[in-house]
Amino acid sequence: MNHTNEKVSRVEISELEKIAYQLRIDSLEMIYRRGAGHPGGSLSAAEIVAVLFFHIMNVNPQNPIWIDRDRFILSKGHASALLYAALARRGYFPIDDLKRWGDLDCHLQGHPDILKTPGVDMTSGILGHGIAISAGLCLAARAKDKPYRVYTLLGDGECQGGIIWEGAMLASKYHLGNLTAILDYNDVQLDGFVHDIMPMEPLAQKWKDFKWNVLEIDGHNVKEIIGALEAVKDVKDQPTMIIAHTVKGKGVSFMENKSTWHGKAPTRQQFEQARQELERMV
Ligand SMILES: Cc1ncc(C[n+]2csc(CCOP(=O)(O)OP(=O)(O)O)c2C)c(N)n1
Repeated sequence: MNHTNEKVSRVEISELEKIAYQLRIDSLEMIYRRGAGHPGGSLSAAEIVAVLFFHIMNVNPQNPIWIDRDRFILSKGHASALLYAALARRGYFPIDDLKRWGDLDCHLQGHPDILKTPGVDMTSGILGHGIAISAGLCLAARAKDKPYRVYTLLGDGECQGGIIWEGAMLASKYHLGNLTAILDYNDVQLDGFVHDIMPMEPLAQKWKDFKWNVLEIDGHNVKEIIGALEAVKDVKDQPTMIIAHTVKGKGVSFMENKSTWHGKAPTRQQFEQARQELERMV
């Protein structure tokens, strides 16, 4: 199925593509500077996060706790560098704050903390909880007659955890049309391929069996991401899972598709090479 949206201009798509690459550069710079972090799963989700924060979500960086805002739930909390980069570039706090990521007195900690960072809607890092928390937020929107939508980013390795599927049952039982999950399906987890460690296929069918509306897209194609995220707004009585096919480490030749780049920082030389590759795209 082709989830594209002809109404979005080429210029806007090109801008979003550049933002995605800028977020990649920011994330890697943060990880290099801190000497720790998760490059692979930050690079794979850059277009998804760019489209959400810079095109789709109804948010107000000047008032991060505005009650009617759309919520973003980073269930795969280890991709915090990417989230912090997006929040900074979107204007929630100064870009310079990214340099202090992980300092004890900095509001940006290793994993996202709802009590510390403006724009963070869920404390995460312990995998598996995003769907259930999002379902709760969606039920709250219904109870209070609020218009907001909840967008939840999951990892494929993360979906091996049983609690994901408990949340999935709950969300479909309550027909939560205001819930959209996006699966960063890069097929690489912490120390190997998902298809070797615990195969998830047929993954689309699993979500369908849990009574979710399911779409499949290329998770690096901005036009397809926009098309899918616009299309789900018409689905009122079912939660939606967008399975986004991605490449772990996307954009950096020596990181792509390698579990060794799941959770380690590049050396200075590696970072410089990565930056050169990424800067060509901005
Ligand atoms: C409950 C829990 N178990 C284990 C971990 C350690 N851990 C952090 S990331 C990760 C792998 C996640 O893989 P995936 O969801 O595929 O993430 P991505 O490839 O998108 O980075 C693991 C096991 C954790 N954070 N939480």
